[in-house]
Parts: sequence; C-alpha cells; structure tokens
Amino acid sequence: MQYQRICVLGLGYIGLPTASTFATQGLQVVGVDINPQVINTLRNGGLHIHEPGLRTLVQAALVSGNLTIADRPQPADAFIIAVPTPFLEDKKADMSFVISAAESILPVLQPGNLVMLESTSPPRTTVDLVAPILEHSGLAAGPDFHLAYTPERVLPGQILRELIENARVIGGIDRASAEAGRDLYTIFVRGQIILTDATTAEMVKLMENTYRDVNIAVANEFSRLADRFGVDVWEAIQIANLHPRVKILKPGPGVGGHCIGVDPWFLVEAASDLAQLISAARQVNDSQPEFVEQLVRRALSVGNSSEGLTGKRIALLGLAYKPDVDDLRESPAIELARRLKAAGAEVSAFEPVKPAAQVPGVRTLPGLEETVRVADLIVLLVLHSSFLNLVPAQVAGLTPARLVVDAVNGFDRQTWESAGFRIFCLGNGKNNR
Ligand code: SAJ
Repeated sequence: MQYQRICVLGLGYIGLPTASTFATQGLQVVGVDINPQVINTLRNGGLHIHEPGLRTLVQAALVSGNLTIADRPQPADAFIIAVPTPFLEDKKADMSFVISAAESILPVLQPGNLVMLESTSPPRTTVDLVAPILEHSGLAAGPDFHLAYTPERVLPGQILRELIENARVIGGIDRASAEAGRDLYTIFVRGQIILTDATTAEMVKLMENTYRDVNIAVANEFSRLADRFGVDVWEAIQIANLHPRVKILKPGPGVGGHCIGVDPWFLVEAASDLAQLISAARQVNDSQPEFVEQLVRRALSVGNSSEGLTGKRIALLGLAYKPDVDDLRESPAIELARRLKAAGAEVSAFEPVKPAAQVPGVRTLPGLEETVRVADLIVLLVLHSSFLNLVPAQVAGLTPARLVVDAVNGFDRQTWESAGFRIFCLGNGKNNR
C-alpha cells in the first residue's frame, strides 16, 4: 500500500515523535490532539514535553509544511492512534481515550484506509474494542479497511533513535492489515519488522514490560533480604551476575514512569486468577518506597534516640522516575516524599532536570543549596549524572546534615564518609545497622 496523507491521534511522547518523523520523510501528516493547550503550544513553535532532539525534529516537520496540527481527524490514508491508556484507582485500564479517538475517526473513515493502534492496551483490545467501534461507520474491519496493532517500545530519553532502530511488531486483524501496517512503518523503521496477529502484538508489549517489572521486583526483594542478613546486596548482585546465565537488575526506591508500573496490571486485570506472580511483583515494587522510609527512620535513630519523623528536616535529591529524564509520572521519589511528610517530617526536594517542577504535596526548591541548607538528613533517590558529580566536601559546607540515605547506590561510601557523612545505602545490610 502507498501512503501520502496520514493522521496521528494523540501528540504525546509517542504520537508527536511519530508524526514528526513521518513528516520529515515527506508524508503529509495531520497531528491531532484534543487538548487546546497542546495545540496552541505546538502551533506557536513551543513544545509541551521534553525529549532530547524532539524540538529540532518537530520544528523541521512544521517548517517543511508536512506536519499540521488539528483538533480533529481529517481524511487520510492511514490513522495512528497514540493516545494514553492510564490506569484507574482500581488498577483497571482507562480505555476512554482509545474509545473516543476511535470514535473521532468514524466521520472520515474511508474504504481502503488503515487504522493502527499504538496505545498500550489489554489483550484483545484491537479485536474486541476498536474494531466494533470503527464498524459503526458501516465499513467492515478486514474486508473494507485494514486494522492493526503496533506497540511502541521506545525508551524515554532515547525515543528518537529507538523509534527508527528498534524492531517493530505489527499485528493485524488479518494478514492484509499486518502487511498494510508494514508498508507504512517501512517508511522510517530501520529495525526488523515482524508481522503477527493483533492480540499477539498486544501481548508482546505487555510481556516485555512485565518481564522487566518482575525482574526489578526480585532485585528489590533481594535488597530487603540482604538488609536483614547483613549482606551488601550490591556486592552480592555483582558477584551473582558473573554467572553466565544470571543478570539481576538494580534495586532502587521503586518502579516509576508510565509504563512498567502500569502495564503489568493490564494482564492482572484481564486474568487475575492466572497472573499471580505478576501481581505479587507489582506489590513488591509499589511498596519499595515504604522500605526506603524505614531506612530513613533507622538512619535518623542513629543520630538520635528515636526513629520518629516528626519535625525532622529531610532533603530529597531527585524526583524524576529515573536518571536524566524530566518525567515525574508515577515516581517512587514522590511517593516517598508524601509518606515522609504524612509521618510529620519537613520535606524539601530538588529535581535538577526539572528545577521548577511543582508537585502537589511536596515542597520543591530550585537548587541544591536551598534544599539541603537546614536538613537533618539527605536522601539520594535518582542517579542523575549531576548528583554523581557532587563533591562531598563541598556538600558538607552547604548543610548541617551528616546522615545520607542512598537509595540507588550512587555515592561512593569512602569519599562521602571521609567528608564526615554517614551513608546508609539501600540493601547494604553490612552498614545499615
Ligand atoms: N528501574 C529499577 N531498576 C532497574 C531498572 C529500572 O528500579 O534495574 C526502575 C527505573 O528507575 C524506573 C522504572 O524502573 O523507575 C522503569 O524504568 P525503565 O528504564 O526500566 O523503563 P521505562 O519505563 O523508562 O521504559 C520501558 C521500556 N521497556 C523495557 O525496557 C522492557 C521501554 O522500552 C518501553 O517502550 C517503555 O517502558 C514503554 O513505553 O512501555
């Protein structure tokens, strides 16, 4: 199939890079978003999200005239749905954006069109949810128009490169739909393109992120066990990973972001009787901030006689969900900040990648100096490069705090201790007692 004009619904972390990349490859692309602020920002040359290289790419796409921004779909050869699928309080997928995006295509859907779903979705969404909606047009999915699912698999921070280089799986509701999808993505994808059915492609995506979540959960559980047994989990992991078939991931304050902490729930929701390990892993990762809180209490009890948090001044370094990104969504650091505050501590936080971040319930400050100025204890929560470059002797001059909880094994114990700090590293049972 040949494509000249496409329509991308949802201009977020996936939709905007995808729309811009197609536009710079010469396609006429209409980027659609329902949020007027997003539309205004983009039309005025701004950008509402941060991703390395994205500003240049979007500007090139807009200046070429190939990318235009609209508030509703327009007739096109192909439609790509890249709207969010958040989860609700009860851990069930919120499919309302997918539903309304599919409905918004109805007035312009033509025979021969291709509709691609990219949003991470529970198994069978393409077949059981999206196809019936689109068929309200009077056209039949398969005979009259193509319908396929292709998951995005790009890593935030490296989206532009991975969009092009990663292997891409395209699952059609029939073979012709998968092939139509391949013809579209071949325009810019350099990685292998694998064709399958729609539900397999949905499941592949959920399996990838679930696999990672379960592996992080086991690392986090090891950190708890090591703490109890007087073992340094970081040393133990390093040694275990010398085994040719073992690759343990890193413990930390928990799993954040909009993908790994969310997607496994889609499998739990779809088959709670079967997905028991997956559910347990989620609970381990979700409760990891609580484990860090206990370490904070223990550290404070060393300098004091009680583990109480009331009135304790705690400075948090890092609020992003992972190193060197400005994304604060579902961040375990924020969960910890709220927990400490609820327990009576005076919490201040500094996020160097997004110094002006406003987080409800958390007192954020724009610089390191003001964050640690009156602290009793400092907690390192994100392995940002700028934190790794801190000089402990200089930090000692900025703060009265001499207790540090390192939740990511980022600070070199020797240099920090020789500058007068006492370090409590997550999962280091040799030193945390
Ligand atoms: N984390 C750990 N220990 C580790 C690795 C990660 O605690 O050893 C934590 C991070 O700090 C972060 C969370 O896990 O809080 C998730 O970070 P991540 O880098 O593992 O993944 P994401 O969420 O940024 O991106 C993932 C990727 N999926 C996989 O690697 C299987 C990416 O390829 C997907 O496209 C993305 O989810 C997505 O959008 O689904």
